[in-house]
Amino acid sequence: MPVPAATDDLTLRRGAARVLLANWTGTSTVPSRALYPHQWSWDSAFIAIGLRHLSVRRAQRELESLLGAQWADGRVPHIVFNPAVPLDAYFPSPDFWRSSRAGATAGAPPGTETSGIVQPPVHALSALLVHRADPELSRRRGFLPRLYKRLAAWHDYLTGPRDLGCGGLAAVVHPWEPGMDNSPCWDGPLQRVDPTAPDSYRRADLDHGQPAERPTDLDYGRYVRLATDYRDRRYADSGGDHAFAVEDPCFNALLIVSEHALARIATETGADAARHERRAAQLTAALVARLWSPAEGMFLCRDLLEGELIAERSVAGLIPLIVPGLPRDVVDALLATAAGPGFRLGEVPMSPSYDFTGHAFDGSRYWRGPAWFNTNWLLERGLREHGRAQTADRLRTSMLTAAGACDFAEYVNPFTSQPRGARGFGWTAALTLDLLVAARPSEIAGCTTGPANGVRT
Ligand code: 9WN
Repeated sequence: MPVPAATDDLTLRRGAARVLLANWTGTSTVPSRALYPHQWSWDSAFIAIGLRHLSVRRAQRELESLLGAQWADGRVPHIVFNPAVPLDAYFPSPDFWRSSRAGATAGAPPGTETSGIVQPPVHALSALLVHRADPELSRRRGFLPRLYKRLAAWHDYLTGPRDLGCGGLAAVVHPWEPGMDNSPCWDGPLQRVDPTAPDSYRRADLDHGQPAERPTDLDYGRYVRLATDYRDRRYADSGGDHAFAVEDPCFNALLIVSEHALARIATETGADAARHERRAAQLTAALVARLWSPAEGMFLCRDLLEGELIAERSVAGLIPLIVPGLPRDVVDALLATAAGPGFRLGEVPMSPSYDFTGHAFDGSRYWRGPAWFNTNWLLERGLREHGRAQTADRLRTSMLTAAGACDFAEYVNPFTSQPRGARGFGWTAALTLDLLVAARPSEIAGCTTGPANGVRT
């Protein structure tokens, strides 16, 4: 089926706004009314980046409600459950995670049910961009002073208890944490995990999604096993009992960019900015030292149990293009890989989530090939960081065309832009608004307080 021509900007803006209004619950935005009827962590951060163009007040609220569910140990949960939504609308539901009881030692809030795992830290970046959309309103409401301590505690958690490899990077302990659930990068590490029997739980996602576009039952069994074990250990990070522990380049790149943003937020609130710039520089050096693969010309994930890089090329390995201060040779190699046969950036409408030429590529199944709007938005930002305005412009145009034609789908086939997954998806609509409205010179570079960090390989 051919994809219809691009809708005009005004129609697109109205359509995106309609999705964000329809998905607004009064305190936050659901990714999708049907498939994901609660608040998700990195979704809310991306959504606030777009929502600021519609209502700065709502964008602030989006981040405040998420951070209001932060645990005392600093973790920001990947889901904040809406108590008004029936338990069987999404699995795993609050009665599975049992955060207020099983997470009590780790400081889960007593009055709000959440999951116990995390997602990529886009929040400080998002908070800074929301602040800049209306600094006067932000200052009047004390937006940044209220958020700063929470954001700093969040990053302390990731760089402290979550530095499981003791190499200066944050590790993820579940495939849902890096946000790219069934990426082929996890296939190897998941071999070690005994799947939970499929008849002991009921997948709610298949009520709304096509099985061919979702993770398999075997993957789900392993996700459930890992989450159960973590919960039963009361969400403790220490002790070395994780069957899955990985350092992911996208997760850490977002942490670095957010750490730079936190430095800016610290300056605005009178806190110590230098601490955050130092940490951003340390994280950048660790990212290059631990995850850069000169042979592949991109960053790879590191399996902490095997102590080795994972030989799978996913878009996560290109996202560090947004990180300021990478060595020149790393940037050049990343740009070449992005434009090469694996990702064809600037050639196909949108870049895939996994290498086109990879053995596990599947253009329809979730994070195993389809193109996602948040990763392409990050690549678009990264291209501008490095003066690739023309390619960035092309990518922006094809993202806008695809978003309008696919009813703001969750993801699309990277060759044809045919919609896959949920429609009316929160961050697709929000990032469309951002692409339409935001000044195109990169705002991410504006998050750093000083010159490039000059990391050397
Ligand atoms: C599990 C909400 C989330 C996104 C993730 C995406 C998907 C959940 C699921 O949906 O994950 O967290 O049930 O598949 O992979 O990136 O945040 O939109």
